[in-house]
Order: sequence, then C-alpha cells, then structure tokens
Amino acid sequence: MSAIKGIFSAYFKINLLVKILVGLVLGAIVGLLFQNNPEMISFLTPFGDLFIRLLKMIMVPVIACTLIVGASTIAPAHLGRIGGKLVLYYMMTSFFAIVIGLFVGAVLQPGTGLTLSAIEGKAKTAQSPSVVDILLNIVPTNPFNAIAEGQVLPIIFFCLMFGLALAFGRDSQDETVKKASDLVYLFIEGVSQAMFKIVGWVMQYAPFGVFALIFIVFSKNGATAFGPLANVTASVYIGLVLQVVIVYFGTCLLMGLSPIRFLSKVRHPMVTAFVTRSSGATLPVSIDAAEKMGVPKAIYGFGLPVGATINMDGTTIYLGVCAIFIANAVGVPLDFSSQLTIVLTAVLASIGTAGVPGAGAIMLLMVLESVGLKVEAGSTVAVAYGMILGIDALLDMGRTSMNVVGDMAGVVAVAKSEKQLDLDRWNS
Ligand code: DAS
Repeated sequence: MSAIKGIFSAYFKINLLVKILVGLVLGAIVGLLFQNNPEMISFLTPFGDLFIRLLKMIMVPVIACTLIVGASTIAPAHLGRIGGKLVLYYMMTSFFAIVIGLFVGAVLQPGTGLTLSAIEGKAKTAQSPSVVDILLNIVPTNPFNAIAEGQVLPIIFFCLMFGLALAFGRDSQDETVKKASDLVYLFIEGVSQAMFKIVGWVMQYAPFGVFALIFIVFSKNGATAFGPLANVTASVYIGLVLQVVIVYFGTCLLMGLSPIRFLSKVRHPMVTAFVTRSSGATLPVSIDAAEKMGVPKAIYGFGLPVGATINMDGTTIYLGVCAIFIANAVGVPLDFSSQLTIVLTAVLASIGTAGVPGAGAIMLLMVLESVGLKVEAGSTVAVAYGMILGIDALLDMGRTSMNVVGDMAGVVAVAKSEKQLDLDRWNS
C-alpha cells in the first residue's frame, strides 16, 4: 500500500507539463511501434475517449462561469472613456487576431495530408446557414435549453449579457439590488473556482489521455503525422508573429511610439507568460512593466486585470488555426459561413478564456461545436482534437505570451492617446 502511495505522490510531484510531453512522446513512439495494430487501438481508445469526455464535461460550466465573471468585471462605473477605449481596443485586436488566424490557416492549410477518415455524416457546413441566420441564431430563445444542449454562440451571448447586467446590479444605488447582485457574483465566482479545481484534476489525467490519443494518431498514420503537427505548430506561431508585427507594432506606429522599444519593455511579461502559460500568474509582472514604461496606474490598474480576463489575442489566433487544422484533418473544409461563425465564436469566446494553463484547449471545443465539428468520443474529430491536445502545452506557451503582449499594447496605446504616458519613463 505504501508503495502505491509513494508512486502516487511521486507522480503528483512531477511537473504536469513534463508529464504531458512524456505522454506525447511515448504515444508517438508506441504508435509507430504498433502501426495499425487493432488490439492495441481498441485497448487504448477508451483511455483517449475518457479524456475527451472529461473535457466536454467541464466545457460548458467553465466557459459559462468565466464569461459571466469576465463580463461582470467590465463594471459600467469603471468603464468611462478610458475603460471604453480599452474594451474597444481589446475587441478590435481580437477581431484582427481571428482574421489573421483564419488567413494563416487558409494559406498553410494545416491538417491536410492526415488520413483520418471523413467524419460520419456532415458538419454544420452542409447546411451552411446564411449570415443573417448565423447572427440571429446567436440569440437563444431559451437560454437554459441552449446550455443544456451545449449551443455555443447562444451560451456565450447569454452569459455575456448576464455578466454585464450583473455589473450594473453590483454598481446599483439600490442597496437591495447591490447586495443581491454581489451575492450572485460571489456564487458564480465560487462555482468558477470549483470548476477550476475540477480542471486541475482532469489535467492530472491529461498525460494518459494524451498518450492514448497520440498513440491512435501515429498508429493509424505512422510518421506522416509528424508533418501536420509541425505544420499546425508553425502556423500558430506564424500567426502570433503576424499579430505582433501588424497589430501591436501598427498600434505603436499609429501612436508615434517605437515598436522596438515597446517589444523591449514587454520582454519580462512576455517571457513570464511563455514559461508559466498563465496570463493570471503573469499579471504582477505585467503591472510592474507597465509602471516602468510610464503607463499611469489609473489605466493599467483597470486595463491589465480586465485584459488578462477578456483579452486573449494569442488564444484567438490559436482557435482560428486549429479549427482549420481539425476541419482539414477530418476532411470537412470550412466554408464562408462556418468561418464567419468561427470569427464570432472565437472573438466572443476569447472573453471567456480563463488566464490559466490550457484554458484555450477547452475553448477550442466550443469553437468546433459551433461549426458542427462535434468532438464525440471515438470520432475522428476527437482524434484530430487529441493531436492538438498533445502539443497544447507548446501552443499554450506562445498564445499566452501573445495574450499578455496584447494587454500591454492596449494600456500603452490608451495611455498615449490620453496624453498620460510618462515619456521620460518610456524613453529611459
Ligand atoms: N493559458 C491561457 C492564458 O493564461 C491562454 C490559453 O490557454 O489559451 O492566457
């Protein structure tokens, strides 16, 4: 018994990132050793399916809570001109990010060449709803039914509305309304914390789930699977670099600031976010960097915590690229209406991505569901999604780093536009 306890405690001591990477490498090696081995595939498939089911179990409650909490931090009283400018900037850069992600995906076509059989039936692209229908369908006729059925965009829309309404309630002059709203906020914050605890437990199973999912990919595809994985990783990182050069450097030039100086001043938050994979954990470093580059506290004090909650440009790029990867891998290319749905889902969903490691991978589930690429246990979409999970840690480092750089660009741009950037500090 003590031996088993010893093994368990040793297992939990090892860094999760290391364990997932070991699961990835071992899955690939064993998959290459047991190519198209039906016994091994049928034995390991349930272990991968279990991981997919666990992620789907937490998907809706995690996203609903983080969306409501995220939206309710945009308190109307704090908004004002500066807050409004910041939220507008964050929404604009998220829009550019998803367009860049889809553009890079369209050019590099990650996922082609994988021989995952076309999924049973057709994704929502077969119906290809009109643009008007896509926009109308965002509004749920019954929000509880939408949540029960996991209808992505209606859930996101309703939770954002609810979170904003809660923000107004918490700012109400009426004591009763204020108290009730604070109570509801605290309850949802409590549910959100409990859900993150469950996410932590689920992620402890990730090494085994990733091992099984990657084994299936390499057992079915052999060494040819390396190509698409390398392609999707390169595509995400190229998208991240394009976001920095086009959007953030463009912002600096528009503000009459040196992009190179900006990059140099954000290097500490950028590196911290890369290694921690958490915008939340990087917040203290971001605040310190903002202070040193001359952004006033009144701007970074609101802009950085809100940015770490609702502004995830790196994640948005990852969502666009990986949605195309998975669609290509299962042989269901995304038409215009699906890509528009992805734009809407990714921009709105990035508000609900939590600033913790791996949050984006759960968000990817929502984006895939929104275009009919349902990640059902045992489906080829699940296998393709499992490939992304296998390399998610590497993708998470880059996207989190970009999430933080995007937040920093926002507060610098607003400070400069308000003529409140301390240029002595900026130029020091
Ligand atoms: N790791 C998340 C963050 O902290 C982003 C993500 O998982 O997409 O920003």
